Amino acid sequence: MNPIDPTQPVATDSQPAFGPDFKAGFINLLGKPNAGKSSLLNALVGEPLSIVTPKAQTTRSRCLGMLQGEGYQLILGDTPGYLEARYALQRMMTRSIETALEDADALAWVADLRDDPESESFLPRLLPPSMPILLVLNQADTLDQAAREQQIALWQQAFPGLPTLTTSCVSGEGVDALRSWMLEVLPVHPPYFDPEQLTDLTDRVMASEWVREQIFLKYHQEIPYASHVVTESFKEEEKILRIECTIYVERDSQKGIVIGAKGSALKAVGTAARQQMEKFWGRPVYLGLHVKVRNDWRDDQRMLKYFGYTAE
Ligand SMILES: Nc1nc2c(ncn2[C@@H]2O[C@H](COP(=O)(O)OP(=O)(O)OP(=O)(O)O)[C@@H](O)[C@H]2O)c(=O)[nH]1
Ligand SMILES: [Mg+2]
Repeated sequence: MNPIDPTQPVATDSQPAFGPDFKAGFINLLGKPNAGKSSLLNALVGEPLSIVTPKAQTTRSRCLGMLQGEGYQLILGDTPGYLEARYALQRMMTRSIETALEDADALAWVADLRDDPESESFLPRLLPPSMPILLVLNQADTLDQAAREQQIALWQQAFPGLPTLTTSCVSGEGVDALRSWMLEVLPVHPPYFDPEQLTDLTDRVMASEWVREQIFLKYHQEIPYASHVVTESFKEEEKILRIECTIYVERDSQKGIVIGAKGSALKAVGTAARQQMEKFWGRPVYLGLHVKVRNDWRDDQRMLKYFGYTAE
């Protein structure tokens, strides 16, 4: 039996383990592809939960990261970058952003400080009027002081009255201030999740996402966008985690590229993804990778459903 800590409240049916001032809520990060939403979520939570790559449209579905502390539970929602949908997968991604606009307690609108604010002028019309919103100008480390001040002024002129914060996932600038703003606007509410929970992603999904991250990092042109990864099996054995993943692509020619000469390209993906898994789970991992072709899966509703892409 676990010893009971007399300083901690004990949950019973009549007395929950949180006080009347407990704060809990959902804060979604939204913005254009590559703004740095997933990087910010990871910086806030302190774990590599949502995959990050230099390629646009890395994040495909929503992912929650929880920040739990004394008296609060902050549930961060990462979203796909908004875009003009050209195929069914992108339409699913767009719908999941629309949902993210509606079902949050507050929004962090993430933009690349270097961007022209005009390119986002449509967004304020979509933002729910009564929701706390913070404009997060990320990637501040990429500009020198003069350029940075000029850009901040442009954004503030374009969206007057909107609270603004500059951040950098490289230097860590503004991340604490972002967390503080989020905790400030969090409503009083009982916790939604278990106090130990870090994410809504299952181990299987995390494994397949880390493989997909390597595909985005190591291949170019259409391959990352034509790839989906499924974890076929995830077994916790005595000494190792034994994981088998299948990479789905759309064409035989893509399969050849993913595998590479004598399997070298696939091996590099597997090694890097396995290292990430071993670091996160703190134990040795065997990772088996397989490649299959499903023609045009990105426009195939049945395949999308099978792969778990839903608009929620
Ligand atoms: N220099 C710099 N690079 C950053 C910063 N934040 C993110 N990046 C880089 O920008 C790229 C995109 O970051 P992501 O976090 O994947 O961006 P995202 O908004 O989640 O992108 P999508 O999932 O495609 O919508 C990656 O190469 C990151 O390493 C930052 O503050 N400074
Ligand atoms: Mg992302």
